Amino acid sequence: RAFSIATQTVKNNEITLLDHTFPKDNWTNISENIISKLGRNLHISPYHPLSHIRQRIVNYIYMQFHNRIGNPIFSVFDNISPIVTVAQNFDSLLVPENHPSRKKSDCYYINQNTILRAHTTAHQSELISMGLNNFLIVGDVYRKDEIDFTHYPVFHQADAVRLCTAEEVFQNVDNSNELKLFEHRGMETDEKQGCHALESVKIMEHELKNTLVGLAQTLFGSEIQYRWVQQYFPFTHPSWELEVHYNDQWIEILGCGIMRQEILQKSGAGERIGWAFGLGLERLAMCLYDIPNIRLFWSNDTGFLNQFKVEDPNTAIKYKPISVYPQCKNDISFWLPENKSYSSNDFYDLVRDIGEDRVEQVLLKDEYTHPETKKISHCYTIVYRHMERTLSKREVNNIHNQIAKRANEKLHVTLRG
Ligand code: FA5
Ligand code: MG
Repeated sequence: RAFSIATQTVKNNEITLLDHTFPKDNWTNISENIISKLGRNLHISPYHPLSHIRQRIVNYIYMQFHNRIGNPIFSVFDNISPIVTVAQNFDSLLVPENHPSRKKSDCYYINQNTILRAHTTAHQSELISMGLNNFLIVGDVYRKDEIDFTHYPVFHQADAVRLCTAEEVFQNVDNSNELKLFEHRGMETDEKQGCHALESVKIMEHELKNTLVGLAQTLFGSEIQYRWVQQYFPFTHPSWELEVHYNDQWIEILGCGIMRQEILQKSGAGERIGWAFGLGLERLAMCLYDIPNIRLFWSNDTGFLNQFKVEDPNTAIKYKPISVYPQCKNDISFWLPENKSYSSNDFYDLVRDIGEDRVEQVLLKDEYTHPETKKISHCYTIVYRHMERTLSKREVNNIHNQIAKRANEKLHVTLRG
């Protein structure tokens, strides 16, 4: 499978990322390792665990919010470039000029004005300006952060925004014509922004929290324990974090809140009230699949990836640790016997018999029928890996040759060059 890896060209004072060239300056602090991750798009790679999680979140939101005839009302954006302006990432979200999250030591700057987004929230005001009222953004985000089992400088987020008119907010309330979204000269309190009427905030808060608890229950099961924690974000008020109890710990899975009205006003949606949330896909995937280390998401190792090769993203999967020792792959091709039955399972059994636990996997890579003789040939990739030590090339070749010899004798196959 081919990944579209970002190509980098550094010309004196320019840097090319994802086919765009940017001038460098003394803010440029993007490293080789980060550049190599651009364009991997794990969240939309078929069968990747992060892609399964994305699909489950999208399905849930589609189910929860639909119009009269059942069509989803949310638009989903999962392929927006992670290269954004500093204005998108911070200014549009009212992050103050001197806020610590803007520091060079916290973000990857391409130059003074351009940054790898630090959250998918970076796109919200632009999408509102385009006229959207209900949308999800899923993508890769970049932060300089600590190094441990749960932190990695690239991770993935899903952000949602929902904007409602007064009619929508109060649709289930009798005598709703007396209720208002806004209040003139109101005071900001812990419960609401100055401009908002408490009744509209409470209804939006209720819908937001119900939606997110419902999502947590859909992913983790209806018995999941959760709690809401007060939080601060420059772009929402009030704001909360949702924590779920998993493996004897409280894990923060998302931040959310009632959107700052100033953001809606500046984006041309001032007559509505909105809620928003942002969650981390890795956190969810690590809990759901028992993935012990965040680095594993970047693995190209088939021992990892094949454990998630299921069509239905709702399939319950528990990750089984793969060995830390390197894989060694070797192909074998042969013609099947013409006058005897043959089944791949017989071959697998034979491989297991000879290779024992030194074989991690056997994949039927190719099946071919000769156009004239109608003979059928199979090609298998055998993945060798020991759980406790590194296998030598010689040892692998030795096993591989034995397998070939025995297949010829026992299964009557004819080896191909
Ligand atoms: C934000 O990024 C806000 N933009 C979320 C938001 C959106 C709030 C909209 C309100 C409205 P925070 O930095 O807490 O917030 O990150 C959100 C989630 O991303 C966290 O709850 C966590 O699940 C995940 N996350 C954050 N940092 C990391 C990291 N280094 N590694 C993996 N996941 C992370
Ligand atoms: Mg947080």
